[in-house]
Amino acid sequence: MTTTESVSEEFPVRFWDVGDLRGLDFDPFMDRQLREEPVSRVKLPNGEGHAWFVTRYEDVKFVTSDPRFSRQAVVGRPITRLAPHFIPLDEAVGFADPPEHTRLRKSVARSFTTRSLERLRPGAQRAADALLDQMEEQGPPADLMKHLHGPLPLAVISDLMGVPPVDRPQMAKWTNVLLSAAFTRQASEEAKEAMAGYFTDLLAARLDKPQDDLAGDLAEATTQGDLSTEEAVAIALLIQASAAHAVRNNSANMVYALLTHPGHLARLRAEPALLPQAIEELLRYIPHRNAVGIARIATEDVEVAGVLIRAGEVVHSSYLTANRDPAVFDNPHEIDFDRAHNPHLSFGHGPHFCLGSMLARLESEIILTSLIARFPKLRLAEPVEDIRWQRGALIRGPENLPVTW
Ligand code: FLV
Ligand code: FLV
Repeated sequence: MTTTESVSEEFPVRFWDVGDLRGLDFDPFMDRQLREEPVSRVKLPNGEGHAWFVTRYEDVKFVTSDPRFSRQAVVGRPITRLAPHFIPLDEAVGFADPPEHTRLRKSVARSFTTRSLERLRPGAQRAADALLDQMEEQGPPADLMKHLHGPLPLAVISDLMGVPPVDRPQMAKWTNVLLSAAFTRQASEEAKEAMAGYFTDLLAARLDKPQDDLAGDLAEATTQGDLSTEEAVAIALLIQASAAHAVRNNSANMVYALLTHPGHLARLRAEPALLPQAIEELLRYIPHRNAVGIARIATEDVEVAGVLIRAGEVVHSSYLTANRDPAVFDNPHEIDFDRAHNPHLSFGHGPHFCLGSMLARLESEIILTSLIARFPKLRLAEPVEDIRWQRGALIRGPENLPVTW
């Protein structure tokens, strides 16, 4: 495998024709690659050229934590990818390598510790209670996307960031266009620019009048010389968009999984103490996204599972396939609340490990406990085939989640 010819023969470039999947169906291409060709070469619908695709648990951990695979090297390159555009601004933490990555992340890390987040719990619970009061008042059937999964994560991150209620519907619109492959490159980049403009203004307002929120912390970091304004804006944008969007979809997928696995839901009702463990298993099981997100580029020749990846080559890896690796998880395609050992990679691995993992868990806990406590007979209000799933999504989730009780 040292010559170009042998690489081409041994690793033909597979076109990954990412289609819309239904429900929580696992992408058949990902399943096949994990089982039959754990390191392969792929071409995605957008960008140029091809990339390596790494699927197994240990190999994914290696690629996402070894400093010879760089995110910074991706910036400005037309890498093969799912979306027509790049989601983060060039200065974002998602594109940074240590040590700059460490500096960028430090400016917001304090707000996302378990201890800081516990202070948000009472307010988040009150917001969930108020939303469910409205849903009950309106009566069944009701769309949980509209009543709960949409507004709650948006409210929680907006409160933390300091985005006032009047601006939240606009945030949701921009985020939907930014975090999707269904719009044109131009439309998505316009949404990103508009959002960047919004956060530039918000941070400037905090410099005039300091406030105790994430926008205030980021503004303060620019005056201390810890961050440039562009870096602070890029961090704010990534947190606001990703938090609201990821939790909206992932928490809806959790509820969908429970409503379509009534035995599991009944068990959670009977054993509420099981909830944290059940959430970890749902996080492992739910295929959070379509295809793959931001790639890395090898800065030196590196072997991955015996395959030589050359300096300059592009590497995609999948946390979804890692979560289904039978070497780590028995019966990986089954939801099993009794898994004793569940080291899933749903929040990523290495330096880019999700900043918001504890916030996402907190919100999912509030959503599931509230629904279980208030609606003993909660069930889908329409046949499962009639639920609409987002098209051209990066992060997968239902468009509507009609329930009755
Ligand atoms: O923030 C990112 C992200 C969030 C997410 O919920 C799913 C993802 O696949 C990603 C991602 O690929 C890159 C991110 O920066
Ligand atoms: O899904 C993606 C994504 C999600 C996100 O919340 C933040 C991101 O930076 C990304 C991304 O860069 C690529 C994705 O496919």
